[in-house]
Amino acid sequence: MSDHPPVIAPAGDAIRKRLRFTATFLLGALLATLLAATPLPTADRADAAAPGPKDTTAVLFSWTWNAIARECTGNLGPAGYGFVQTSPPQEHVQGPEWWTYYQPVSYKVESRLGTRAEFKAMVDTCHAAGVKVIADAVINHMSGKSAGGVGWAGSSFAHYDYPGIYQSQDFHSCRRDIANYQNRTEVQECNLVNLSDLNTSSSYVQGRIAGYLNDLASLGVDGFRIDAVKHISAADMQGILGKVNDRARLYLVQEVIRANEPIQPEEYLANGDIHEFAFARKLKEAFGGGTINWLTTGTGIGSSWAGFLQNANAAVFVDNHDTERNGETLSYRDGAAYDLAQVFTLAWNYGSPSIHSGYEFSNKEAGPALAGNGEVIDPVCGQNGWTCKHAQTSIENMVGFRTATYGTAITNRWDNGSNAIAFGRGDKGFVAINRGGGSVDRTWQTSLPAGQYCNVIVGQPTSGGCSAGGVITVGGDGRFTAPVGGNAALALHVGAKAGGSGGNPDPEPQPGSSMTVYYSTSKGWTNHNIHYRVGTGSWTTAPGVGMAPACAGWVSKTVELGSATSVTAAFNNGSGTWDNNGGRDYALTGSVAAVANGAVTSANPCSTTPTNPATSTTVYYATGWATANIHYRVGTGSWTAAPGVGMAPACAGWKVKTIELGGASGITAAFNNGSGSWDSNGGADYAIASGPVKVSNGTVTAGDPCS
Ligand SMILES: [Ca+2]
Repeated sequence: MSDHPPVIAPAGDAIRKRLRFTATFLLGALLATLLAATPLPTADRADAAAPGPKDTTAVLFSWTWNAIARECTGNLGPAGYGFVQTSPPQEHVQGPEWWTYYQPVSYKVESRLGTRAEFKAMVDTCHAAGVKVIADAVINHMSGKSAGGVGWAGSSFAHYDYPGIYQSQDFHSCRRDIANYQNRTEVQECNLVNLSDLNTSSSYVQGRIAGYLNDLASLGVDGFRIDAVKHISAADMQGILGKVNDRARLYLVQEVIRANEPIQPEEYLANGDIHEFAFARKLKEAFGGGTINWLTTGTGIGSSWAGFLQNANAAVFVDNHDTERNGETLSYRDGAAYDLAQVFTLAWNYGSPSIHSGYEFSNKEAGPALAGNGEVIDPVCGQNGWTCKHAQTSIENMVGFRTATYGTAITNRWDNGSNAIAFGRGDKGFVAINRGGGSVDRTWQTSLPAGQYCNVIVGQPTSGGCSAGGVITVGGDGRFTAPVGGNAALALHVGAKAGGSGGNPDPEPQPGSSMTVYYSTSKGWTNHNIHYRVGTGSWTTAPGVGMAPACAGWVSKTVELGSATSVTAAFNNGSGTWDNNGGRDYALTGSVAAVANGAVTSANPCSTTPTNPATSTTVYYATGWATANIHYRVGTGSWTAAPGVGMAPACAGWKVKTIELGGASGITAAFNNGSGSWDSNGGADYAIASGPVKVSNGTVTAGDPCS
């Protein structure tokens, strides 16, 4: 979106002291939790797996947008996390429980986790820290409140009536709970624990859902974890995703819980990554009381195991927000077993890992700590039960291990026949995991280059050696001798050599704050540049750097402040026209500065409640062209730059493009093949209202030709 600041180099050395905890609770009896569905990230079919080497996602479950922004800068970026996953950001039912966000009431991006403006600012801040953002998207259903009510942002609703969005005809007719998971139709058209099940085969419903996803994409998100995908047919998912703009940019990961049922995860491979729940179940078997050696023997756990997704399609986790409650997997309560399973997942080479990070609970319905007004209190590690597993040294530093070893083969495998294993990742890394009670003290054979390393499970390089765990010397023969204690691990990699020299490729990035500068487009310039300096630093080279569209009437640029607190700036159109505040330049402070007509304010001009994201038109165009573009303007706005924007294949003979209308009633458009052939309706252009709309042989009619 507005800008993609420099990606922070992979970590490998991030440091952080974190509380780990002892499991205090025993898993209680497990009743079906309110949610079968669960979360995580991915999207581009051509590149389905999370792009490496930064393929690890931190799932900051129930974290507020402001706290995620802080964490991106302070921890996730420096540690090398490629993605952060948010909880569902749309308006939801009210209540203190954990699952309120899984009961949508409208698609306003307003929740107890923060406002739309805070969400947008979080995305921008995470991008500046080199972390992409994935939003958990709940699209199978709306609320499960039979009595209806009022949502977080004030929207009134009934069980099957969401004024202005969905009415009764937009829901499946089953209207009772799913009872038989062996019946495909029932699973996909009846209610999941009373959650009103959307008729996702309806073109209107698909357009509404796509409008929501498009709105999140317009705020800069990089992908989605799609909730409850088993309960949406593969054809309906294709219909929805076909209406999503800029699909190739978005990473998608789908929740399809594997079970002995007719609906299988493999049905959804065409859409993106899928969570392989079987992986997490095996980790529980191994680390949760069995032995762990069988995870690495033979071909080892992964693609070759019966019923497992191929590596390129698999997203993996030790637990997620559902399974930590229903006992299907390990959870933070399992102490060392859990932490070692995380180490294994990050060190092994199957799938793209997600690290779940939520809060402690004794009642499985319990939500996070709330303020008196119902907002979630910004999480702080060590307070209110937040586990901060994503920032625990042994886990966070293994994200650096994963980055440093990405793409290497499993080498130098060893195990003791039960609960101690070790393996290398080519000449980049080596890990030993001891789930047994006694210390394993031996000489380990690695393929690492000779040198002095730190055990990143407990420490990282410092100028004089290692912060903890001592210095481990690997000889010219690749061997080293060190004990690995009971329920402990040891991991070395080439990005974490002792003393930080000769192999530590990227020093800890400087965490700092940033300022987002907004500039009004009221001058009518085609291009907007900001020429600036941070604090007393040097100026950018004139004419400065480009600003990107932010919202209607505004462009923006986020500037890293480092340790400074101010920016001095002037603006120009790139062609010699300047606004330098009458020669004085603009003095800007704070995290947001908006400049319009010579005045500076600190309010984010893009934070107003959005136009309804579902006011869009989906244009279907009948053509035999291999490539089709739509050249258009919304209402009386500006035209796209010719030849316009590409349309996506819909069904046979049709191309499609969904266009947001904002407050306008329609668009004016013409079509072309990108090579000079145009259909401009005989020179009159086409007037197209909100959709779906079909354009065929010079006529415009309402409807979806592919439904
Ligand atoms: Ca459904």
